Amino acid sequence: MIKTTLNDLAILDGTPAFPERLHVGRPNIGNRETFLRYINNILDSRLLTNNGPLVQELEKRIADMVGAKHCIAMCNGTTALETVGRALELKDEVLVPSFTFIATAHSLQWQGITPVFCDIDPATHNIDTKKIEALITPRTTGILGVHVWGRPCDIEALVEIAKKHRLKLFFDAAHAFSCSYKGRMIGNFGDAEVFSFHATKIFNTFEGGAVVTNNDDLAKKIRLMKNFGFMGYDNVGYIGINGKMSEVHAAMGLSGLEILNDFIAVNKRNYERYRQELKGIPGISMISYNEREKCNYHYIVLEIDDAVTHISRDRLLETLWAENVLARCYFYPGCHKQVPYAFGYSRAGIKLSETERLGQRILIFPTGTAISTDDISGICQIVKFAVEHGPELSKRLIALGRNGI
Ligand code: T4K
Repeated sequence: MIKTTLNDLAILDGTPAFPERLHVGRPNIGNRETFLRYINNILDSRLLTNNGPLVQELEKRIADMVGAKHCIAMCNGTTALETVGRALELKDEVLVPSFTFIATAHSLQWQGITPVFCDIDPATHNIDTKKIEALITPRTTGILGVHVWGRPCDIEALVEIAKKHRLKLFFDAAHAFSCSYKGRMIGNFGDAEVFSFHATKIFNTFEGGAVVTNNDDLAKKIRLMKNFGFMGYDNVGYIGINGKMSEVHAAMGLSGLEILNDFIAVNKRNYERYRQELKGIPGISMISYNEREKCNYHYIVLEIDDAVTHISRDRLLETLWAENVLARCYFYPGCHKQVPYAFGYSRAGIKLSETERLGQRILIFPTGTAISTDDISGICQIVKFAVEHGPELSKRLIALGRNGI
């Protein structure tokens, strides 16, 4: 498995370091016995969905864990974001970072709200609060912050800006389940925060998500809206959607919540192993998490400075894929560069230099309960070897016409 010559690399016809593919986003699986017991109960009870007892139990446990008044479980994070936007009566323009998963932008555009993309702070990868006010116009109705990689954005600054300009403020906390900001759990900030419980997240319900808020009226409205706006039998009070979570999804959530701390411990162990193994490789830096806060350590994020590594991010990526290490380039090239927002969109063609620069440098590595620390050492050995031989490897890949995945 150890690479000693360039020809050992799978991309140059060596044997892949790993016989099976190592994925970013391999799901964490909760307590199997608990899950199967729940499934049997669901089948026996014939209560499959529509605010069943397991959904209610999951909501209660999450609200307690976060210390927020309301948790509303939903079918996925994207629908939850859309529903919050509706419930807050947002329209016209909402400010949002471009360096995020496309769902953040789509959740607005899908409702005819223009996402106005703001650049990021390269130190945090989160929305740059110093660049927001220049983008506010009379049409701006809100700000949607994203806690990228589970590292909270500068919430205090955002609250101040929102207050000053009378804007709604909510957060895409898809990555930030079980994380804190200044000692308070994510889920308590802005008008509302939205978690994703997608299979690839630290904690999953197969598909799923939740809105968490301390605003009683908003919670009530979202609860109605996620169920077609029904206020009782045959009585519809709002335009609503089917955003409900089913009992099977809630069962997965409850069985995962039981061992969430184990998932986090494994992620932390993996994070520390990556840090240790990657230390001192020139041109490679890894983001860190604030140990004074609660973190879920769910993303292993590297920045590749190819002026130093002499191998481009894309060629390094292709080298890793050949070894069955399926690293990813989240969130390249930035939402504003994706087709729907790069063409035929009112603000098409904007330049966001930090977002674009980071998008070219970023690589996300596998973590979670599906990989071992030995796997991580093996992955890091490939990175180290590729960088040590950067100029020569690049030359050979260029000769082969390889430019990346
Ligand atoms: N906001 C942010 C900031 C987000 O990151 C997301 C979701 C959302 C909002 C929206 O929340 P949801 O509506 O999804 O609840 C993946 C996830 O599909 C997506 O949920 C997630 N962000 C995003 C960061 O990553 P892709 O396009 O990379 O998915 P995919 O199919 O390539 O899966 C990633 C890897 O995970 C694969 O290599 C294989 C592995 N995998 C995946 C699934 C689904 C498994 O091993 N098993 C599985 O069941 O978006």
